[in-house]
Amino acid sequence: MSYVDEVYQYLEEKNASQPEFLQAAKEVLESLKLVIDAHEDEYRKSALLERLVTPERQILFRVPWMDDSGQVRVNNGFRIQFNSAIGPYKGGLRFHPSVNLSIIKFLGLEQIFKNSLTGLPIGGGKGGADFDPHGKSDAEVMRFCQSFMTELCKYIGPNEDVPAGDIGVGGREIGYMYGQYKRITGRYEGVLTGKGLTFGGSLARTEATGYGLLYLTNEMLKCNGIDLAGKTVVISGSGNVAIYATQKAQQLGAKVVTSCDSTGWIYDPEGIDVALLKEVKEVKRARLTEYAAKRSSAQYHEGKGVWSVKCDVALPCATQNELDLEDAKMLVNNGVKAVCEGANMPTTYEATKYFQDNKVLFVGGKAANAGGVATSALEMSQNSERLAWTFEEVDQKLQNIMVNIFHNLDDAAKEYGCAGNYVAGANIAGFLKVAAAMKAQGIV
Ligand code: NDP
Ligand code: 2IT
Repeated sequence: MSYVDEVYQYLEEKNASQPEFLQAAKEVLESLKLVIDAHEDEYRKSALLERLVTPERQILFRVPWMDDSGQVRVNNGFRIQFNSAIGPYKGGLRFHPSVNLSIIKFLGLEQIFKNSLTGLPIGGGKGGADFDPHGKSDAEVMRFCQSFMTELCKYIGPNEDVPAGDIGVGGREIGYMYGQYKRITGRYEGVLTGKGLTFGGSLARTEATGYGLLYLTNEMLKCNGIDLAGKTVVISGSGNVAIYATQKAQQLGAKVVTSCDSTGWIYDPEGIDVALLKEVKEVKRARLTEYAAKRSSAQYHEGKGVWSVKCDVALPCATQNELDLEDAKMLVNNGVKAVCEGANMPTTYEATKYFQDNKVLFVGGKAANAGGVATSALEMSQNSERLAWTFEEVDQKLQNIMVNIFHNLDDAAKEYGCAGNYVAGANIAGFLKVAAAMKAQGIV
């Protein structure tokens, strides 16, 4: 059995109840065969893959808080410090009822490679809680965030581990957590990114993941002789990533015709009204029915359905495994040319293979959504030098980073004999830097 297969089998035995983690590990390990097989003995002897897929540290903790009625509630908190070979742990915090160890470990594993691809000195980490911010008052969210940080602050720091946002964690939550960190430690430092602009946040961080997704998508299409302008784009989600992906796609001349949340979806053939979407989602924190009520061209449907809409480009920007094989078949039947992942692992393993087999240009989240964490690293740089860069400066750096990521993964795919397989190219390019750093630092 090859070393890569041995390690996957070992992972399956150890993590049988963690399907998302196994899914993420399988995709990475399959790609790495192209690199590992030629030097199997060397990698096996230093157990490099076992070390790579085993988190350096896993922190699990209780988060007690009181709701507005005086009832005490308890949630589970997580921080997985996965790999610090190339820099301090870096990665978001997710607050969603589905959060468990499998989800946080899959996200942490992906983050190692993503952060490496940015070219910036950041290791991989991820965290969160099975807390559901939906329907909670601001005061409840604040008390939860304070309790969460009261424990988490023991394990993080600007040179150790720098969390940020993810699903359910945006500017409001980061603000409450930052306030509590500062209150407990007495330190005003860049321990979180995605902060407000009045207390150390970076311009363009809010937009970065969605904008970065479009910068990479645009470059990838251009290199394949396709012009994004005039194309029809289908986007899922209506949160931070989806909103700014929609905005940038429109700025680049494409027409975005869908949006969705966890209860329903919108088809808007005249193109999504971003200002209205922001008002409904960022300000009112309401459902998409409110968007439909205010826009006559929009059709609202309950449940799931954006992938049934005919499009040239599909950008899944909601959550893991939201695009399955049936969805992939509908998209291919409708002539989709490219799929780029704004979310983390939104496409199932089978759907990814189907796209690749049907010659759809496909870029996975590790590369396509790396603009968020890259801009977080730029926020860390600004905090360290106690300066704030202009929007244009950050945005220009983000564009350069996304264009470079595409070329690095495209080159890696060509070099390892799988030209056009952008998934393998990204995994290989991300891996090589981390593996070299791990090797140089000895058995730690
Ligand atoms: P938000 O919380 O801002 O938005 C999430 C969106 O996805 C909402 O529209 C939400 O709907 C929908 N959604 C979440 N969970 C589900 C579910 N189980 N089923 C259906 N819809 C769901 O999160 P982000 O926009 O920040 O994150 C979206 C994706 O992008 C995630 O995969 C995240 O890991 C990834 N990502 C985020 C980055 C960032 O900088 N924020 C960076 C890189 C990747 P509803 O409101 O109804 O819950
Ligand atoms: O998945 C991700 O890359 C994020 N949620 C952003 C992480 C970060 O540290 O900005």
